[in-house]
Amino acid sequence: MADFSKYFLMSTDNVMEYAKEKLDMFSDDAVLQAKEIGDGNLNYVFKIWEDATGKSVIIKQAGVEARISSDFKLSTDRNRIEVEILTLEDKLCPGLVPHIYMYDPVMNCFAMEDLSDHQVMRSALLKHEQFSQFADDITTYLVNSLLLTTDRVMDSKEKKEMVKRYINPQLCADISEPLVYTEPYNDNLGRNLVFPPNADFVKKELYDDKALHLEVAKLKYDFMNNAQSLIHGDLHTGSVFIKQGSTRVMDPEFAFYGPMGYDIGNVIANMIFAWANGDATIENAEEKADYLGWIESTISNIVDLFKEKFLKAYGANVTEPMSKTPEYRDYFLDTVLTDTAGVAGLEMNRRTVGMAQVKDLTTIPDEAKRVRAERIVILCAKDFIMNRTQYKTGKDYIDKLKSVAAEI
Ligand code: SR1
Ligand code: MG
Repeated sequence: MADFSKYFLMSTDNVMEYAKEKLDMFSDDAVLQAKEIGDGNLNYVFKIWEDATGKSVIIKQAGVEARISSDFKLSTDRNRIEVEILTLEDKLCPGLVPHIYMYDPVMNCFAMEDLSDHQVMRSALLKHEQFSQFADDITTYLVNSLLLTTDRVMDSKEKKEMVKRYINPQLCADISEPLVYTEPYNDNLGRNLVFPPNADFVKKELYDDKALHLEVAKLKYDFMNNAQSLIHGDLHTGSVFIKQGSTRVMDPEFAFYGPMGYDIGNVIANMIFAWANGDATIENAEEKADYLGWIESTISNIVDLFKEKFLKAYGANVTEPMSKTPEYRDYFLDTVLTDTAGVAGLEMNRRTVGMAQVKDLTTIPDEAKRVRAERIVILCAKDFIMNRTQYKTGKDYIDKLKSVAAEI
């Protein structure tokens, strides 16, 4: 019998025993099965199920170092942050996050609803599947989770307590700050993974471009100091479970009070990776046009629906007296849209050349097509960063994407 009163990393056998002991769901004599299904960079995710009753559950456990590299020693407190954020978002964004059943601060794990009828969105996009509800669902999630946790809506003291509670120093300072805001521009720790045929291109466009470095430095300061909203902090398509008609955002362990454009920009960037994959790998012209057309309208709708819902929610929810004028509201939204474009560019660069890459690019089998896909991504990314004040509508992103793709 395992002793669950002291932390250790569980095996599939341990996790079945744990589920019987700690959850109401299974009887003592239940015959369970378990599989470790995590494919993220940090944690262990187990599915536990009972064939006889069809019941199933997910248990997610945090280890003390990242799976992607033992360079990263991490506090297991990220598990608490994840549970608390999902619980809060279940209220702010009902139906758009998984339900949590229990949290264990000793074993640093939690049990949540099994969403096996959904797929990880990145995997679905790699099969070029389309989800017509995504833009509507993700913009509801973004507006509710981001605007409603600002001090334009929340009481100022309560918001400051939240900033303290979700400070998340390790995941910000040890992971996002170096991986997103530093290494893609200088490879200072020698951890980048540059696709060799693009090595000269990356050196010229990312490592040697001093004007770009200045803009990245400004955006890095904003990430480190703009405690605007309780952001997800890692909102890529691997953090979304999806099926036709249903979208659930998971994995908010990087959450902290940061600029809301960080989340919106991440969503746009990861849809652009899906576009680049479709452009490089779909052979049939009609299928390619259909899939790329869906991604383009989704990106466009994400920006435009976000703005529309934001303006509506702003009018309905803002309590801070000096922020109620339409002129301030428009100014505020404008700064969010600027940050969004900048962060979209940062995410696109770091997933192309940094240590944590995306399968959308790395699985493109043809070398020349991967070279082209990466160059499209990097050149768009640079424009998103350098000219971030110019990206105000969905069309602005799509026009740039199409013009860069036509040039390469
Ligand atoms: C060391 S962790 C690398 C990346 O995986 C996570 O999902 C975050 O995106 C992080 O930057
Ligand atoms: Mg994650």
